[in-house]
Amino acid sequence: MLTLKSKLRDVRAHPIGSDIIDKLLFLLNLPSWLIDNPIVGHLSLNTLRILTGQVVSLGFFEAVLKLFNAELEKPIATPVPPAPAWWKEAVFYQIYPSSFVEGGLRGILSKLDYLKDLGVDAVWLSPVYDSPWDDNGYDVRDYYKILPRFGTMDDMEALISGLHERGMKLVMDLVLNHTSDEHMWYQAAVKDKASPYREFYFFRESEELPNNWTSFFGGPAWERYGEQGAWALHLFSRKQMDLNWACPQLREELYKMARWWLDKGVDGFRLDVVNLISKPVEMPEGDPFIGSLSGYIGAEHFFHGPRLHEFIEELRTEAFDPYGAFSVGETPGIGIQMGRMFSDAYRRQLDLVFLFDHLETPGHTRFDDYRYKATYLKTFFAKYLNADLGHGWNALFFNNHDNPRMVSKIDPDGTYVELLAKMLALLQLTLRGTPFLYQGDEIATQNQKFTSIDQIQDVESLGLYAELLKTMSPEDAFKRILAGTRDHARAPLDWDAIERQRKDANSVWRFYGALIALRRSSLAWIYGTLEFLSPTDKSVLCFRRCLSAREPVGAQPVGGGRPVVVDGPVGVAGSVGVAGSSFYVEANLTPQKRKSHAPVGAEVLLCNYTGTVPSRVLKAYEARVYRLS
Ligand code: ISL
Repeated sequence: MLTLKSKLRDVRAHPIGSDIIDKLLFLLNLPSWLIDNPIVGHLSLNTLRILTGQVVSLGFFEAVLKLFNAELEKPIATPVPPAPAWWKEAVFYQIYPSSFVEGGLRGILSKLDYLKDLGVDAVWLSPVYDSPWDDNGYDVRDYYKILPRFGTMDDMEALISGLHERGMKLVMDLVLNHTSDEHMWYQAAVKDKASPYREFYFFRESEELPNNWTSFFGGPAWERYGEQGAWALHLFSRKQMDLNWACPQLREELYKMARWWLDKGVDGFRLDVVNLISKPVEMPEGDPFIGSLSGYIGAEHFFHGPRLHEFIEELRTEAFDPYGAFSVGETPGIGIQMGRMFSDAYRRQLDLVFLFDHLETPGHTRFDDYRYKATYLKTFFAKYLNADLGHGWNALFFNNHDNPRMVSKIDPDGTYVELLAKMLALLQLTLRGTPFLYQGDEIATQNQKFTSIDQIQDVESLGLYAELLKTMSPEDAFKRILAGTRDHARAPLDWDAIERQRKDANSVWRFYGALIALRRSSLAWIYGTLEFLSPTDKSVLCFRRCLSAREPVGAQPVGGGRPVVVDGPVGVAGSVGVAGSSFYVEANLTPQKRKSHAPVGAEVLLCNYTGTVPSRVLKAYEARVYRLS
């Protein structure tokens, strides 16, 4: 049990402690040696609290101590080696339905051959459920209905069959942390205090705000609704009402709904903000200092709430396991070790999680107007992919519908956009983990050139803008919005550019095709070992992927342990395992020339520069794949 008297090094040894310390260092842009040296490691939490001038409240320490003590790692009961799985081999592609193509679900159906040509194995479809569209569908009014503008349930069924006929899978977006305020459960709850649906949400009757938590989209996380005017909790927009997972009837309704979709044939789910679903009954005040670092007050109480893992285990048992459904959790704010607590196969919770610590560099949050230094990717991947994840697996992505485009973060002027897009693609498809492409990645889509707040539609940006105007000029506020707005990723996909690039042998689109084909050519890319090399060169990310030649043919699972047994072609990707395959990958993460570390004489298989003979010098953002044996 950890207490205020516990030493920092013991807190560091706990998975949650380790992640929280890392997160704080990240937000403050402080090096980890500050904490990891023996003198500091011997300090007790309480001494640290006093030494830091009590800038962080006692309440924060108490909240995280509760977290530590509640989550003891489960013992490993049946150490079976993790099996090969389709979702470890698949290339995923995220479709954001309002901007992928016109024509809703039928439009998407008409593009399935396009996705197949690109090499996609599985589609993650962002929400298409009935919704008032306050947060582009992440505010569900009816989980069992398709929003008319996207089509009908028949169209949905046609899409599922269309994908399956082509050997592809469908992963739906499941929003379980909140519903729209227009959902019939919420409507019933607001109208009648005695309604059984009242318990589905968090209502509080008080004069003052129930606590100081803030919404991710600006302002307090509480709003008064309906005639009785009780406060109700909304961690996102005023129209996204948080669901009370402590209520068993609610959980049963949600599991029933997930099973209903699985009965329709969907292959799995991406679980929206799933780490937020458990909130402490007492709803304690959040720490203002921690809030000022992250931008949200109260998150320490719900980003990893008291019954989180219990709920997720139940969700898996009740809804996913009977169908063998795949699950990937969106888990903002969670670090590597807490990620493992979800995705370690022994714990039987989720298959994968999306972690976000590579989307900004240390000391920055999304709305900061700064230039992303790509050299951070070396630090991040070495740490993330080297970490002991037990029998977990990684998800690899650079973009989604919630973030400005990675190429523009690194290179706002677009000077190197094509090279950069190819370099990121090369890393995404050769590092160890499951790649999730976001629509537009395949043509190096950049940020939009917004010039005024009137062009911004996103509820998050508009909420934040209103907040910022309280403390800064409209010009400065707009600069922040421009840096971080999600609208950058939500512009219509440029199908003309796609057509052009498909015809151009040197295009980013064709490079993706070549990379996906390369990935399919050897199971080394999937199950092979990953070894980062040349650690002292901060500019060049280089690593080796290798499929062991020893019996059984296979590789070390993530983080060590027993080998995955791979015999012959498996899974949707149809990859083959050639024992002894070994590859070398290098990427210059800077726009300056850098020295190559590749073994002399290794054969270059792919490079993001065309028409030049690879030399010992790597040009700006040059990236190469070599065959070693
Ligand atoms: O916590 C954050 C820090 O900015 C957010 O980025 C957060 O991770 C994100 O907003 C959560 O995303 C998901 O849930 C939202 C929805 O608006 C997003 O589109 C969705 O991806 C609420 O459902």
